[in-house]
Amino acid sequence: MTNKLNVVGLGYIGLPTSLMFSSVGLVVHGTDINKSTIEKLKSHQLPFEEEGLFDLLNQSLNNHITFSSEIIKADFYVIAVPTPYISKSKTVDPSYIVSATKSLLGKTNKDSIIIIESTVSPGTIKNFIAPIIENFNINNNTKLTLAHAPERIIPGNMVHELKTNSRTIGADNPEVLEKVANLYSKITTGKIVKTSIYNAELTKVVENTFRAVNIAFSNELLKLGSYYNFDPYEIINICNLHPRVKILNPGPGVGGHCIPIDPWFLVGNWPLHTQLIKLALEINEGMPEFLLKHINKIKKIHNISDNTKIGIYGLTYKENVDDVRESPSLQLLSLIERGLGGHLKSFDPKLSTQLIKGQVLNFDDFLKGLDFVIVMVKHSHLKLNLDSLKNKVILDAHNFVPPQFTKIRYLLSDSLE
Ligand code: SAJ
Repeated sequence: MTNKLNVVGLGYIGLPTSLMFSSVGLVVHGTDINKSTIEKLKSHQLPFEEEGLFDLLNQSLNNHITFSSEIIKADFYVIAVPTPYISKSKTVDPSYIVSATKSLLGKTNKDSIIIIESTVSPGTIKNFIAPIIENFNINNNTKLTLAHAPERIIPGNMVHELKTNSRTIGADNPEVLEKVANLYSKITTGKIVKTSIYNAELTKVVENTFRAVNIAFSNELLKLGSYYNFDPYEIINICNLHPRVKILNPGPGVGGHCIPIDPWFLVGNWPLHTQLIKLALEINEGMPEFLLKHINKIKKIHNISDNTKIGIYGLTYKENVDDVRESPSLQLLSLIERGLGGHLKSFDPKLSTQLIKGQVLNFDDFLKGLDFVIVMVKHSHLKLNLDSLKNKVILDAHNFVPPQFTKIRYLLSDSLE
C-alpha cells in the first residue's frame, strides 16, 4: 500500500521536500497556514524562485499532490517550519515546531511517525516535542513516534541536492528508524545514515557551524590582508591548491537563515566551551561594519559627500536567490541609516517588489545619477551587465567585478590608508 505523507510548512524546505516525495509516487499533502501560498501552489505558481522547482511542482500536481491549510490523516508527517533563535539567550525558539506538532494531534493514524526536518539545537526534540507526544499517547491510547531528518539542501541547488545528498536519519526506536530511512531512500541516491535523534540534531548544527567557522577564517584573512598589505584572494587561491585545504570565500558578512544562526545553538547550549565558535560568529557579524569603514574612506578619497550618489547593488543574502533573511546588505543599510538618518538607493535583480525605502526595481533607474556603487551580492545579472559600471567607483565586496569594467574598483582587502 502506498504511504500517505503530510508535509507541514511549505517554505524553503517543506515545499521542495513535499514535491520531491510526490514526484517519486507517494501520496502527498502539503499544509501551510499561509493561505496565499496554498492558492499560489494550486494555480501552478511558486511562492519563491528555485532552479528546477517549477517543473517539479507541475509534475507533482500531475501526480495529484494536494495543498491546504488543514492537516490530513497520514502515515508520516514531515514538519518543516522555522526554528528561529532567541537573540538574547542565543537558544532555539521551539514555538513553531511545538505548535506544528500540537496541530497534528487528534488527526493522525494511531501509529503515525512524525519527522522533524527543521534545524534544532541538540536536545530540543527530547525536551520540547517528545513530552507532547508521550502525553498524547498515554491519554489517547495511540503509538505516535518521532524521528529527526535534518534538512541539508542549499538554496540555489535545492532540487539537485534533494536527489543526491546523503541524509542523516535519527530515531530512538529501531523500527521507526528503519521505516524513516526507507522513506528517505526513495528520494535520494545519497547514503542514508541511521543514528539517534540527539546525534542527528547535533550533526546538522555542527555542519553549519563548520561552514560558519571556515567563512570567519577567510574573513579574518581578508582583514589581515587589508591591515598588512597582502592579497588574501591570491593567498586563498594558492592555499586551496593544497589537496587538504579548502578555505571558503571572504565577503561582506554571512546571511541566510542557517549559517549565521545555527552555530549559536551550540553556544547557547554550552556557553562555557564554545569560545572558537562564538568568536567566529562575531567575526562574521562584524563584516558589515568593516565594510562601512571602507565606504567612508572611499567617500573621502573621491570627495563624495552627497549620499544620493551612492547605491547598494544586491539585497539578498547571497547570489541568485530571492531571500533577504539576515542579509548583510540589510545589516549594512541599517548601520548606514543609523549614522545618516537617510536611505541609500538600492537594487536587487532577484526582487520584484519593494522591500525597503530607497530600493528601486529597475537597474537603469538605479544606476542613474550614481557615482559610487557598492557590490554586495555577486548575482549572475551583474556579470551580464558589467559594462554599465564603466564610469562608476566600485567597492566590490566579493572580488567579482573585473577592474577594467569600472572607473576604479576597490576591494575589502585594500588598506585605503
Ligand atoms: N558565504 C560566504 N563565503 C562563502 C560561502 C558563503 O561569505 O564561501 C556566505 C553567503 O554569501 C551567505 C552565507 O554565507 O551570506 C550563507 O550561504 P551558504 O551558501 O554558505 O549557505 P546557505 O545558508 O544558503 O545554506 C546552508 C548550507 N549548509 C552547508 O553548506 C553546511 C545548506 O546545505 C543547509 O541546508 C542550509 O545552510 C540550512 O538550511 O541549514
